[in-house]
Amino acid sequence: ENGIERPQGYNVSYHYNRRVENMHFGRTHPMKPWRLTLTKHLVMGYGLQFAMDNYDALPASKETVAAFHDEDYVDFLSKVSPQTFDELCKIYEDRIPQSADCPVFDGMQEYLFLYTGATMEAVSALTNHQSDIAINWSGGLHHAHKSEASGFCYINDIVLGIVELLKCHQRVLYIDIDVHHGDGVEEAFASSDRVMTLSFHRYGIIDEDSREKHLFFPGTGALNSNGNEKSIGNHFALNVPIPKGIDDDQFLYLFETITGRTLEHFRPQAIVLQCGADSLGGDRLGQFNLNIRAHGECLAFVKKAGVPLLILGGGGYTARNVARAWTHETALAVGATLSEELPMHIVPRPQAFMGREHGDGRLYPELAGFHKNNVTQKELDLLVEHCHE
Ligand code: V1S
Ligand code: CA
Ligand code: ZN
Repeated sequence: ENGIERPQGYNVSYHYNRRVENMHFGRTHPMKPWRLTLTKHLVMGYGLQFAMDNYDALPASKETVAAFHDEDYVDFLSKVSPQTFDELCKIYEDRIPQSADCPVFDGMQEYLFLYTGATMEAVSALTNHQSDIAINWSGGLHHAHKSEASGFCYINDIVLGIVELLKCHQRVLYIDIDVHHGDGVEEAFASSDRVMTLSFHRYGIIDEDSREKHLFFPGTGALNSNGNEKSIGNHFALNVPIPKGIDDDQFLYLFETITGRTLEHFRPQAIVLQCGADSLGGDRLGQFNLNIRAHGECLAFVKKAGVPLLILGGGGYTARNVARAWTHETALAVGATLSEELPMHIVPRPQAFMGREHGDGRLYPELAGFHKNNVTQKELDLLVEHCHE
């Protein structure tokens, strides 16, 4: 009815629990789980659910989460709420603070274990050979550390997913196109030669013209940071630090050259792609000028490697564009082409996508030009040369 058929070739599965949608980090907090509602509306509006296996994700167990995280930290997360926080702080002796970036909010325990459960279920679909590509847009929370929340991330579902993939695959490649450095994942596997991490991110001073010289979060991911030098993991981490304003052609040149060479040399048996949508132009926190099609090209490029592929979300703070990008990327995964006109008659909240400011009811509005492009060809060449070396 929607013109979407089950294409031959790739089995794609979609892992999600809609209970993640109703969480609130706080009024001024940029992370809005409501972006996942919008994404669901577009994915279903286009009828993409008929081209995939759809799973209702269950929460991850504490044991699953403890495969990477510290046991006390897991215990704390499993009990925490605004009501229990003060009591828990006495037990854990203030070792687990809350912050503006990682607040304690109602229902957070459910949210954390659900996005993690969806990633674990997606990994199972890959390792059971039920899926060639498994998608969890609610996952991809790359900053969480072993016993510390950071940058809106509390449980590192990516690390947990990779640990599980390593039970079946000798080498796993992690690629991260979120505008922020994938520090938590890099750190977890810095001493491993079985996991290669490759992050593309904004790096450097946020605003050169301002008196305050704050670094773009989290401030790590320099070009010469390539894994634990004293271990077998040395050279199994790649970082591509990028100045403000990079455009589609420049980003794709970096992505395809560096990822292409990484695939040739590392020969991964499985790939995890974190598709943070804050690298799009017009993002509330990001500083790149990427359009939705260029962001999607990264997924299309990685899909061609033909190995089991786990696709995850991550950042993304202009909700309507997050929904557009992840819907386009779901279509790329299943091999469908979508009409430029959004299916407004089916989408429950069409006003989110309407009006000139909101993209005029189109799937691919122009997103470039919000930031001055500070990237030169010489810089691109330097990045490529270092990574190749
Ligand atoms: N950039 C940015 C930014 N904005 C905020 C923020 C703003 C309002 C709030 F009410 C709460 C937080 N925090 C940050 C960054 C963290 C960015 C995390 C990105 C996550 C991801 O997309 O990669 C994956 C999901 N935090 C900081 O810059 C730290 C501060 C240094 C400045 C902001 N204040 C609130 C905390 C300290
Ligand atoms: Ca990144
Ligand atoms: Zn981000």
